[in-house]
Amino acid sequence: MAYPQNLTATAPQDTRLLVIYAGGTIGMEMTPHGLAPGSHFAERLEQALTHLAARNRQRLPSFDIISYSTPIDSSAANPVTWQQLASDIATQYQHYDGFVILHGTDTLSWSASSLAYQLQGLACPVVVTGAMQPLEVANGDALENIEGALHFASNSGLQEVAVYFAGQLLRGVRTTKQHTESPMAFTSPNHPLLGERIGEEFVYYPSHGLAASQRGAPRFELADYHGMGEGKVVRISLWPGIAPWQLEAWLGDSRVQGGLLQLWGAGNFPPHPELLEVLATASGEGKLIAGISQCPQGSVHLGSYAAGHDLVEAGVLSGDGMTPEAAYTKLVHLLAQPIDDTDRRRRFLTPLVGER
Ligand code: ASN
Repeated sequence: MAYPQNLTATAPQDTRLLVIYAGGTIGMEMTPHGLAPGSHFAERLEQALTHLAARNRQRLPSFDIISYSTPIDSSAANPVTWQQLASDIATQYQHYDGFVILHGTDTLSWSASSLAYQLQGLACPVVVTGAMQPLEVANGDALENIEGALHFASNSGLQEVAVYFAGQLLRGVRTTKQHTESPMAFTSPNHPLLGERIGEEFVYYPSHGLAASQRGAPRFELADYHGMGEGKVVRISLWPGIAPWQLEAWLGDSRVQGGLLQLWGAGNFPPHPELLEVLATASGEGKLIAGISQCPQGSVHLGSYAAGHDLVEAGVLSGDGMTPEAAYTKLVHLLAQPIDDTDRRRRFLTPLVGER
């Protein structure tokens, strides 16, 4: 991590934020091989901010900025990247009133979800944003996303990990990327907006934020995720005709400790005893298996159809309406904790940070 570099904001305010540039298109520059993370992000941001209307510039909160020495395209992120981000926020936690993470959009919702579990009880805002176009593109989305993220990161009412994108503030652990090109790249399918930009105002909706019991008393869980980067948790989306040997190839491997199953509709599974047998065996070996839907909206209700009833008996945990990102990063997080299988299963079924 580089040393924080002070960017003087034009508005004198008491609030002090830390911006961390981790990578992504927002800070990319064109190379002979296509867009790649660029350098001197702090200077480039300072220059870009001069393009904001003077009034908007003056309203920005003050912030320091650090850039990772090797910013990445977020397709290269893994659980250790999530751990690094959480640990950097935890290290700086006492020195700042809020944090903005500038991140690539491709796996932004994965990092945001993971941060939520690692930074439980957060008493200040952590706002993750990025852009579909680099900072220097005229009329691109980068500047507005940074402006909005800074405003929400200075709102002390917000006490959770959130994603700001295209005028909308979303709960981080409820967010998923929905578009490859549009600036409206993120959605929060099963949770209302935490806030939004209305004209020049950045309006936070406290009633949609985390309940008091889930915030305000930092109880960070900064486990070592190194082992989790080696493929210990797999993600399997069903397809018509999936064969028991295929499921077994994933879940039977001794290196695998957890699996996220993406089921049909409200939580249905092929009526194939050998497939169920693979699940039951994996659960019996202490592997943490959870099921969510392939549908982007709504929830699973394991057992409401006969076609899904046997999943519960095979030890599969319901992920309700969690996003794949929220369910997968929760499995990683729980498997990295020094707790027993019963506790892990109980905690998976308990809402920890408003993820379900
Ligand atoms: N490939 C980029 C990334 O995720 C996409 C972006 O940031 N818009 O780093």
